[in-house]
Amino acid sequence: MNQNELKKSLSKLELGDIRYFESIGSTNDEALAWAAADAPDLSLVIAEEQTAGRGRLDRKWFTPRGTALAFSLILRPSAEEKPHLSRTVGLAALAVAESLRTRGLAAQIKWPNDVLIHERKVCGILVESVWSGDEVDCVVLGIGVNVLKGSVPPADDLLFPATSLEEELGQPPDRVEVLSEILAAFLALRPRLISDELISLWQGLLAFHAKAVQVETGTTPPISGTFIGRDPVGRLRLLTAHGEIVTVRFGDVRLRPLT
Ligand code: BT5
Repeated sequence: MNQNELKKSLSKLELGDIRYFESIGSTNDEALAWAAADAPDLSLVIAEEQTAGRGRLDRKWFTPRGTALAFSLILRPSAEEKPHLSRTVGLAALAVAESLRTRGLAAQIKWPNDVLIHERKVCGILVESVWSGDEVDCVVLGIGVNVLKGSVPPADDLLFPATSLEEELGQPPDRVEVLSEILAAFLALRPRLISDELISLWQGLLAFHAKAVQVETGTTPPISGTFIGRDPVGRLRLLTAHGEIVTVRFGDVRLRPLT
């Protein structure tokens, strides 16, 4: 990815400033520090390689050089958006899934933060916040997309099967084009953050909907049931074998199909 080509392609989009790195620890760390300083809304940190890419709970996210997209988008939410920030992970997942679907890929969202193609993970999202007192000042949306085959980690390092866009498309897509499409989809969807329409769009793309799943929260024993979608604030809903509806909050939740 060439920095000039990148900035030229993205200049059509209404973004804030852009910081590009050949190699970085984690784009989210850079974005959090920049957000806590003076980053304008919709500023972007992007890197060719991450040496300490993070998932949730400090799990590792692999970003080998030149094969993937690893970027963090900084949002300075408006007063109107602030009550709805729990939906930002859904907004980001929807933007990625919708943009991949326009390429003819059957992308779906695995609640809460993954995008899958044919039940294999192609994208992971890590949302982190900068607080000012007890208010969220900025949100950092960290997005990792496996573009080329070389971005997919060895199966032994994975909690869930993974794939890449190259594998799914049968040819290698241009990374800058994929990035611009995701960002354009995000900008188009952002006004819906405050609208319940976002929930139905999200619901329409949920993987494993109406299927038997198991959810691990790390604090309680695994819960099994039929995945019946999510509620307006983004919590997952399961219908148990006893006919009871259980809701599960965000956090370190792992959802997987029951085989
Ligand atoms: C995630 O966490 O899926 C969030 C990943 C967010 C990565 C982006 S890249 C830009 C920004 N900067 C960062 O430092 N992070 C963000 P989680 O649901 O906890 O999944 C982590 C798990 O996914 C790992 O434990 C591995 O099993 C698996 N994994 C790691 N790298 C992967 C990859 N490239 N493709 C698919 N799965 C991967």
